Amino acid sequence: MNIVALAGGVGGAKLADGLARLNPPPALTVIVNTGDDFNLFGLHISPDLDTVCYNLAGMEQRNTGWGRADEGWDVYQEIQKLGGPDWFRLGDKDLATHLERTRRLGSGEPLSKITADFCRVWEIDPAVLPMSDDPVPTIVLTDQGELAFQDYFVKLSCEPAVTGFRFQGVENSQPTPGILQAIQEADLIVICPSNPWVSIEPILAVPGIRSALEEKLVLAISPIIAGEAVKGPAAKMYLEMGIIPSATAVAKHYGNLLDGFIIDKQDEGLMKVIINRETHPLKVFCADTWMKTREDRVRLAGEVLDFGQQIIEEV
Ligand code: FO1
Repeated sequence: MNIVALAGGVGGAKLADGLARLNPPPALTVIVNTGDDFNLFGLHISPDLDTVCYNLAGMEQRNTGWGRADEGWDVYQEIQKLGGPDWFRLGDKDLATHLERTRRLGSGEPLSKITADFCRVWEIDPAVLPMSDDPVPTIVLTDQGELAFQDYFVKLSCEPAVTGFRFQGVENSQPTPGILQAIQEADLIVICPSNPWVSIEPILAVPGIRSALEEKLVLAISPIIAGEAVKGPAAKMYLEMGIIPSATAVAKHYGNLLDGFIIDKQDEGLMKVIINRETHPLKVFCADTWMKTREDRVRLAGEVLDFGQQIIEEV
């Protein structure tokens, strides 16, 4: 099967990794949010892209899901001694990625080309495509004013109350070369269990991507289980935007884009409500969606593909 997955941070990276580890693996393209990208010490940091790549390469830090395993912190500790910015923890190995990426961007190479070359070195089989080679930074609108994404997310620990989001420059951005073709050729689109507001929406906002997806079979996995986000501020964002966080809210969020939706077993009671929504009918599948181990990732990925296959056969 030919799959295109849309992914943001840790949840998306885990499912993408599960899909890539299936036996036999599907032909897989992962489109990754770059709205979280920012600059620190003059370095271009692409947290979601790196999280997806490190997970696909099996070299992610297991306890956080982001950053590198067996990481050294010499540079970080020296920066702390000098009184430099230490709110965003960059490990020594991770810094090599940012240094080399920044050097190549500075000489005019596009982010997608650099990412493809890094993936070859890290022996990553799936195609990993940043959503755009153009910068589209996410701006979080909050009760403390407009905040750059990482200032909101890491520096302020997601504490400000959110009133909206802006994807700066998105109207003039273009999808990375290869994205629209990958979508056209896909049998199934998988929206990973990433934050709908700040991981998936930026991808959908890049001109041409949403309309290309509307032509395809799309299924999503809810990142909200029993009213809580598995990781990160998704549930808090729903509440602050005046919506009760639930798998139902996520299904509503994606609206007519979805043909299938996977919710956690804990939310089995919501199944009927989601199936019978007012918009076009939705097929719903219940699974254990909490990916604690590598085996969980592969098991869930297998269930996603089986469910996808079922939807393909019914259409
Ligand atoms: N998240 C944190 O909460 N604190 C950090 O210090 C931090 C450092 C970091 C370094 C590299 C990287 O690729 C990701 C990092 N993240 C950190 C995660 C990241 O900022 C967010 O999880 C994503 O942007 C949201 O998807």
